[in-house]
Amino acid sequence: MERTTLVQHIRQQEKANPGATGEFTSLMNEIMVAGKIISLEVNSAGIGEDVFGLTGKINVQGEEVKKLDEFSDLTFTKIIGQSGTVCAITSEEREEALIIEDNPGKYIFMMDPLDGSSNIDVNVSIGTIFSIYRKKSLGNKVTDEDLLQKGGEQIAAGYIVYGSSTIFVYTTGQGVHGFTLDPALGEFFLSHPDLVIPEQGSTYSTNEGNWGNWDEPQKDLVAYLKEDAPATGRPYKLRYIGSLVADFHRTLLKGGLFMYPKDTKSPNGKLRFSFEAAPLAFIVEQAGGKASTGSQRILDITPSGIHDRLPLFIGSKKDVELAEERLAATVKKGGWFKWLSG
Ligand code: AHM
Ligand code: MG
Repeated sequence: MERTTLVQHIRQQEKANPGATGEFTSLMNEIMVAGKIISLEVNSAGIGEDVFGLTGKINVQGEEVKKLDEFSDLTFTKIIGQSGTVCAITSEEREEALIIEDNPGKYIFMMDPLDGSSNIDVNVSIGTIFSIYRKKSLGNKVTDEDLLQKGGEQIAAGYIVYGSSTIFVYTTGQGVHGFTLDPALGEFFLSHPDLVIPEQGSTYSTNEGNWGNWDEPQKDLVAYLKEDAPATGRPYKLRYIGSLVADFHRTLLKGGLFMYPKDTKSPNGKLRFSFEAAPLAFIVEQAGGKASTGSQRILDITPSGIHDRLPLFIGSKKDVELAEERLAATVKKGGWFKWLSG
């Protein structure tokens, strides 16, 4: 049986774009290479003395052993930074943008190099999330116009899950496609072509331990999803891994609603616009789903800083719409409406 590799697939997609120079294919190739290196490292975490690579240790080559999240950040930064395809890299692990002065390319690369890294030592799936924009400003300088673009201006986004198998999922705005790493061949093969998220799911996914810190509309929404009402498919099941890539990947395949709302501890929400919400929003919309802050479409947002956080409701179209409707209705009930009618 003939199998399509990730490289072949990316090349075919770029071919469909007249005027393409191959620079994008080259960037995607480098992301794939970095992903393979991290996959190998994640799969061998805990082997030997370097249990989960505590920073400060020296390995047999005499090099300092990095923690896996730091290792992932360095691996991506080095490989992508030297690829000649990007002029700036932003990362969840770095305060400031890294500006590439030496042989810069026309793309901006943004990443959460190892999302869910607090789960490494318990063998839970973790992953890399990335997003690509084109440099917008004229001239050689990288400006805020380039680094703080509207989510809808992404030209590609994807994630790599390091789990029971390593899966690479990406979109360039022509559907969502998933590839599974064949460890024997070291090659990603197309395993999930044209992914479509179910229109409605039967699970919700959130850190319910934050209940006491939620506002009334959020409590009402979750209470509603848990209510026993079989005619409307409720109660929903609860599934929460605590590793966004893994929770998102399940939601994409099976449908449902993932939420990380604002709470009193994180008044703006916990997840970041550039590294988590925007790339996953691009993917979910390409798969037929939705992503919202609860009241606004994520891809319509232009961030004001590279580490901006926001509430996230993402998943099946009907489930996200239900969340938006319920949240708006309770705000009304608890706000001016209650005041008027009470
Ligand atoms: P990280 O990027 O520092 O790993 O944090 C983001 C992670 C997500 O993977 C996950 O969805 C969320 O934080 C879990 O948070 P909590 O432990 O508050 O439920
Ligand atoms: Mg993260």
